[in-house]
Amino acid sequence: MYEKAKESYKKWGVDTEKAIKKCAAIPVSLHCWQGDDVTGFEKDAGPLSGGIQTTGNYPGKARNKDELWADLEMAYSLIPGKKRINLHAHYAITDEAVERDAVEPKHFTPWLTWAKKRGIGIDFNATPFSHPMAGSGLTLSSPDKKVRDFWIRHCKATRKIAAYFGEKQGSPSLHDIWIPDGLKDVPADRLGPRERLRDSLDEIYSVKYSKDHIIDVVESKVFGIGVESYTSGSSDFYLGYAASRGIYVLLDNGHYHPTELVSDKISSLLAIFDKLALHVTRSVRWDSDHVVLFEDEVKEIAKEIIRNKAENRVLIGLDYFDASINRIAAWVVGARNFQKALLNALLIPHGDLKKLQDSGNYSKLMVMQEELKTLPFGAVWDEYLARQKVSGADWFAKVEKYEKDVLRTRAETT
Ligand code: RNT
Ligand code: ZN
Repeated sequence: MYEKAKESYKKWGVDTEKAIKKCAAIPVSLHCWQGDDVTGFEKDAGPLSGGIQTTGNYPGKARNKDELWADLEMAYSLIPGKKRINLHAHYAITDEAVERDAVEPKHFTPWLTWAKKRGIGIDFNATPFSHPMAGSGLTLSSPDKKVRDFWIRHCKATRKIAAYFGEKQGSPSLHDIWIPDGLKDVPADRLGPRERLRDSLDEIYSVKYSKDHIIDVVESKVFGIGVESYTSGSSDFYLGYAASRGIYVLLDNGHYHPTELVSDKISSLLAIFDKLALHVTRSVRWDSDHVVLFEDEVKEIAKEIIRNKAENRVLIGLDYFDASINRIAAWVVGARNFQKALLNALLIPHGDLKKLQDSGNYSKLMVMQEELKTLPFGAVWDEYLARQKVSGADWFAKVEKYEKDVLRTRAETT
């Protein structure tokens, strides 16, 4: 099947061997928080807050680091390609309780050891939600200086940890700041919170680290649950902020109006910034964080990375949390689907298509784009999985067995 597929693609000037090799080298950062519904390791962790929501109560959720590690390993074993791990600051590994503004690199050294052993780089996130100091719904843009200062200290602490990872792991750690700040109803002051956010961020980024160790990004959002009328960290705000401060933006494709497409935003940013980051997710009518599917917009996002040769400039991460299905299956489906999207994009003769666009031959461009859609992609995907020594279409049987042997026993002991 593969040999035949290879020939079919060759007719279009596409080298499947090259595509397979390249796909295996593009890192995709797996979000640790799909494993436990964004709960984290803090003792007495309260409910998830900040206008995001995990729905469902599928049995067997990871309750501690060992369970999360075991589940991650299970997931990784079924995902092809180069992987990273994306952590949140409330996944610190400590015996004593450590406040969010006091987290230190030492609280994350077990993660570093774990990741190093597996040849995986770590990315990191500030966690300004699910915490009493975020109870008002406002953090870095709060009118209360005590609240702002707490989260400034937190973000300074998390950047220090990311820089530490970057130094120790030999690749920069992506550090993302997303805040939940916003208002439920019509604001009386839109500028005030944004000026405060700007000043808080300036304070946070006044600490300088080597770009070889940390890549700083800010993540905007259109709205969250309970904060439908106003978001301090809007897209416009962060674009201007990042451009003027020499940092970068992160595009989460659940964070825009439903007809706005992140696939179209990537090139706008590539024309201005040398890097950008992604949270690939699936929003169903709102930022619902459903599992990533192999669907048009996801394919288009991958095409934008590949056709612009931007695989070293676009830092890819996944961000979704579904608790209504087997959490490992959720990880694996989403990660495999983004891998599929990358491989699919690598199997397109982008140079030829661009030439058709530039010469105004739109008829042939449309014809070719449509013909390409029915090439035997599945056979190349199967070959890629085999070379990566990852299960083919039967992978889910392994997850079912793991659910029976491991996850179900957890449910019984809770
Ligand atoms: C929330 C943002 C943010 C979070 C994670 C948990 O809308 O997408 O990235 O999902 O940090
Ligand atoms: Zn996100």
